[in-house]
Amino acid sequence: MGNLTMKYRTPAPDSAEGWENESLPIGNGYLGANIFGIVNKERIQLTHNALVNPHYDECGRMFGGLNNLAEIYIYFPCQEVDKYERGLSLDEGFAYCNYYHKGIKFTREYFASYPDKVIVTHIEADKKEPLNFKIVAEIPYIKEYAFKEGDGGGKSGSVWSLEDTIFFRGTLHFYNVLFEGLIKVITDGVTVQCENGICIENATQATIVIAADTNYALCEEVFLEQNREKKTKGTDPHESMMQLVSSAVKKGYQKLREQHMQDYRKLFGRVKFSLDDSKEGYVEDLLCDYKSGKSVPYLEELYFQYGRYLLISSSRKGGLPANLQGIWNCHDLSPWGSGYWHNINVQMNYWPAFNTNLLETFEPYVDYHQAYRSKAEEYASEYIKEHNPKNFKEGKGACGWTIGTAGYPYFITAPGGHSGPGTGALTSKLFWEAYAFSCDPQILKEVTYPALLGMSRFLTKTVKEYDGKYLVCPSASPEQLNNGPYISDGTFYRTVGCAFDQQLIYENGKDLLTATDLLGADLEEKEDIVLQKQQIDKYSHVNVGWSGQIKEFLEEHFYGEIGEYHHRHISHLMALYPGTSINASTPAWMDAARISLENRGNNTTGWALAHRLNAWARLGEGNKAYEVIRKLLSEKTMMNLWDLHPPFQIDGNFGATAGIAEMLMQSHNDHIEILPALPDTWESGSFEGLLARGGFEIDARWNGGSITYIRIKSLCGNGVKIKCPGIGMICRDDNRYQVLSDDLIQMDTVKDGCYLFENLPPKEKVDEVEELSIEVGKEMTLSWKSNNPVNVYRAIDSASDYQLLAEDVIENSYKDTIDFSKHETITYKVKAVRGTCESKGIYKTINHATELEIDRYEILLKEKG
Ligand code: FUC
Repeated sequence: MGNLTMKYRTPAPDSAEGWENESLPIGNGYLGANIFGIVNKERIQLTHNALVNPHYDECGRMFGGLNNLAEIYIYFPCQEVDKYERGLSLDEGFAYCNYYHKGIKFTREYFASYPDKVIVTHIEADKKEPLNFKIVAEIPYIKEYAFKEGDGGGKSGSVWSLEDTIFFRGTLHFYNVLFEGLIKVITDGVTVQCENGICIENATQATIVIAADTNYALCEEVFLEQNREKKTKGTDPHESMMQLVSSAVKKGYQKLREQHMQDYRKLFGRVKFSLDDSKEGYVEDLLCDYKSGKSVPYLEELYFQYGRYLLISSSRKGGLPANLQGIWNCHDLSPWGSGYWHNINVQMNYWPAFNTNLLETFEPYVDYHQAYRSKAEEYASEYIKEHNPKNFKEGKGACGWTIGTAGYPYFITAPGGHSGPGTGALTSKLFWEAYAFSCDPQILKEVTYPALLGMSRFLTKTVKEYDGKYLVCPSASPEQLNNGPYISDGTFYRTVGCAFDQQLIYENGKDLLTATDLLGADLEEKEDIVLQKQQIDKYSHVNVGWSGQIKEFLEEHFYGEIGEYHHRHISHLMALYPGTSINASTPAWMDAARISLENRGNNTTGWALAHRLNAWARLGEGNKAYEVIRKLLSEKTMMNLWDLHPPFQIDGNFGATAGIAEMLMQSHNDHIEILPALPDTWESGSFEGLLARGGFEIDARWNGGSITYIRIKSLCGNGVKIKCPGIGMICRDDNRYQVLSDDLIQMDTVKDGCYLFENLPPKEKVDEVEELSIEVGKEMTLSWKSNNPVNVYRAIDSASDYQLLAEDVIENSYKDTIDFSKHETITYKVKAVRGTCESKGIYKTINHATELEIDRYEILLKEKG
């Protein structure tokens, strides 16, 4: 067993709460299982992501409600045991449950093999001792079928056993989903048939092989087919399940185990993350210590790697993508239908696929996309015809493709209502990342480019021109209410050109134009490219408001004036993360984003914290990012380390894993930055194998907050820039590197070449400027406190960058002459200077708000609570 293990002293309770809070998930992308580790009645609950029934929300809208596939119970005679322990090994990808009974050690091991498409349980005793148990299967939630609009659909099925095999087979009637499962016991004992199962007597060991599938096939017809009962286009799974089980039986336990671990380790083993002073322990204790405010680095390592474990287990080529609960559900109708929610959640699932080096796990989403693509093109045409008829073009795909918030294995929706058309670009961003990280020309041509082009074709038709600006109309910032939660009338705020849509249309355009340049060729779709080039500089995607914030709505002045002040979505920061157009070369926008994030606050749901974590990491604020991790682990994490919305949603796990990686390494600027957002508390540690855009694997070590070692492995032979304090200083006399500054170098690489940097000088710190005040008048009088000389900067209105006004100012004040009446806002920034280093600086925004406007805003905020 490796050293990254989630260990527990007690079993998970046999209840829905026990399932959600404490059971341990395994999965192979085809099938998920939750293991309870109960001594006398083990429970293994199975999930298949295509087993979907209808589910209606309070407004009568239909969701797809994922249904529990089967429950397997294993009854053991013993009750009283010693030295009980169960757990999940993240290094090797298996769950276990061990205990002693009358001095004999009993071990149970559980894994989900991707190569063999089966779930395997192995039970043995360490001394020759007869093993007796009974195994049964149940199909939960069988309901008569008499479907009425608004009910959850029916389910029928039966369980029987034959010699050493249990069969379960049935139908979910709404979509006509036929399912079948086989549970085969391989043992040296005697097997006897019993009701719904088999009894095993006098064995010394037993291996249980579980296979299950449905007649669902992911293909275009599923989404285009109108008749719900004809949506399942696959074949009866009976034959293939028989074959899977018989080939698994031939291999035997040891070989199945070996091949599973080889496959799993190949993915999981690419990345390591360790913090000094990390001490193993039981999760119960680790979480309890964490909640009491102690530093528990091991828990943070586990949590980071658990996100990678969950992604490998729930998203593999051949299966459906990971849904809102991954591939795990014990309910009749799962929360939120276990959907693919596209206004943030499903994209968040795939963020760690890129920077934590698990690109293969994104493939199921690509396949899902290809399958829904034709339907998405129909929706795009209908959308443009309805909302922007002037831009409508006849023909299949002529208006591109689009997707709304909800998606399921059986249908997708069109945008509208509470989330604007930018939702589609949030999705196509993933396709850009798939290329940016892999640099695979085939992905660029066959996957990335068509997705970006189709999205651009759609989005460029969702805009209208207003005074030279191209604004999305109608537009909505996901799920923002008409007036905030306290005086809301329950409707959503819909408008023109909100930041969510504008930023995402910009991101899509930027990525498409880069992809077009890379492909170079005389592209057939010239017309679309020309249109995007005409529009892209006029999206007005980032606007700074009176509070110095990034405006969520163009018509907003102060932060939070419209909508919910502490809303969970941070849709106006799409350009910061997962977008990249708020970046190191737009420092004034970074500062505005900081104001928005501060105001939005951290009192929110699990996934929303994970998004904030990524955003703080992008702002280079390690301590702020760490605050979010503390909150996530203390308040929004269950005993099995699953993320809580509440209820359980896996997006927060995935988003947080991506966010931790983003704290350690970033590559969205034109360089790779090592430890861009290291919190003070992670004083010393190391990571290996994080993936950077351009195709580089990065390792680094640090000590006392300073980087001591960097290794870059070039996977594709691209040139690269590396940013890290002092890297330029140690590379000065080496002609392999071009030194751009003390902290930035550029180099060429060869494919598979490794580049090492050691003995880096410690990071210099400059005391921060304090107490910046600005007196507004004919001249602007700035004053501050600083132990060092300062540089004074100014950004006017929504400018992305600052202008340098004065250098090395030694007085504690500065006067700026500017006609403020010509501007909406000015942001001043003052940074302390020592040698070639500048402090981060402090900044303030001034505006023209009248006393009346200020009073109105304050009253409004009080009303909103
Ligand atoms: C989005 C979020 C909700 C929830 C749902 C599944 O609509 O706004 O908080 O996570 O998806």
